[in-house]
Amino acid sequence: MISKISTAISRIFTHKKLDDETLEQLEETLILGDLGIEVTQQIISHLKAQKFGKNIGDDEVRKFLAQEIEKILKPCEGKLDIDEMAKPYVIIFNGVNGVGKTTTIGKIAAKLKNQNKKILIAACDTFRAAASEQLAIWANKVGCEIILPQKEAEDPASVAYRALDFARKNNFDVLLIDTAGRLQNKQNLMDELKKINLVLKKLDSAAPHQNLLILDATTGQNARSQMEIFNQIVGITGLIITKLDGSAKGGVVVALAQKFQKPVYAIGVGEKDGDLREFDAEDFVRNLIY
Ligand SMILES: Nc1nc2c(ncn2[C@@H]2O[C@H](COP(=O)(O)OP(=O)(O)OP(=O)(O)O)[C@@H](O)[C@H]2O)c(=O)[nH]1
Ligand SMILES: [Mg+2]
Repeated sequence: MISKISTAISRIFTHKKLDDETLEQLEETLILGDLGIEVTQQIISHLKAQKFGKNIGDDEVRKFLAQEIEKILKPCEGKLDIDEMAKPYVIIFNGVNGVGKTTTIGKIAAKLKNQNKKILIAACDTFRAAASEQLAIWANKVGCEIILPQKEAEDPASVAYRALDFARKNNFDVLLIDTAGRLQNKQNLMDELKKINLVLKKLDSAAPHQNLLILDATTGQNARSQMEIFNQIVGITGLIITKLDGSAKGGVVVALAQKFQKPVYAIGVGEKDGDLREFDAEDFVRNLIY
C-alpha cells in the first residue's frame, strides 16, 4: 500500500495550492502508508505552518516529507556492536510467527563469523521439530555450533540455560537465541519468554544483553501492538526489520521510531545469508517516499 505514497503525491499536487483539501488527501495517504496518526498529524501541521495557501509542487512535498521523516528515523540508526567484555554476548530474537527470526539469526551468525567471533546458537523454538532442523541447517552452513533440545518439547528456558552454561565454559563470544514465533496476545507463551530471560540471569546477571524484536515490513499497524507487548514483557532493546526486499515499505517503522525510539540494528532484504543491511535512515526514507 505504501508504495503508492509517491504516486498519490503526484496526483494530489499537480498544479495545486496547499489548501484544506490537498492537506486532507495527503493526510489520508500518509495514514494509509502506515505512518500512524501522530506522525501524520505532526507532518501535516508543519507543512501547513510553512506553506498553507501557497503553490506547491509534488517534488517539493516529497522533499518536505523526506526531511521530516528522516528527522524521526535518524536517531534510530543503530549498530549491533558486540561487547567483547561480555562473554558471551547474549542476544534473544523475539517476534510473532514467520517474521524471520531464524533466518535473521543465520544472517547475523554468518556476519559475526566473518569477524572471527566464536558463535553459539540456541534452538529455543522447541515447539516444532522442523524449527530446530531449520536452525541446524543455518548453523551447519555458517559453521558454528548449536545447542538443540534434548527431547521433544524440552522447556525453551532449559535449552537457553544449557546453551549459556556451555557458552561460558567454552569461551564463546556470542550466543544467539532463537525463540518460537508467538502472537503477542498469548499470555502463556509470553510468560515463557520471561522465563528464558530469568534463567539466563541466574548464570549471568547482565544477560541477555539484547532482546531484539524482529518485525516483518509487510505488517501494518499490528506492529505497534507487537512492539508494545514484547517490550512490556522482556524490554525490547532494538529492532530488525525484515522483508524490505519486496513491495512493502515498512511505513510503520516511522510510527514506532517516533513512539519508542529504539535502535533499528539491521534490515533484511532477502532470504540468503548476505541479505542483511545496516539501517540507513536516508535510504529508508527514499524507498518510502520516492
Ligand atoms: N524476502 C524475504 N524473505 C525473508 C526475509 N527474512 C526471512 N524471510 C523468509 O520468511 C520466511 C519465514 O522466516 P523464518 O526465519 O522461518 O521466520 P521465523 O520468525 O523464524 O518463523 P517462526 O519460527 O515460524 O515464527 C522464510 O521463508 C524466510 O526465508 C527477508 O528479509 N526477505
Ligand atoms: Mg523460527
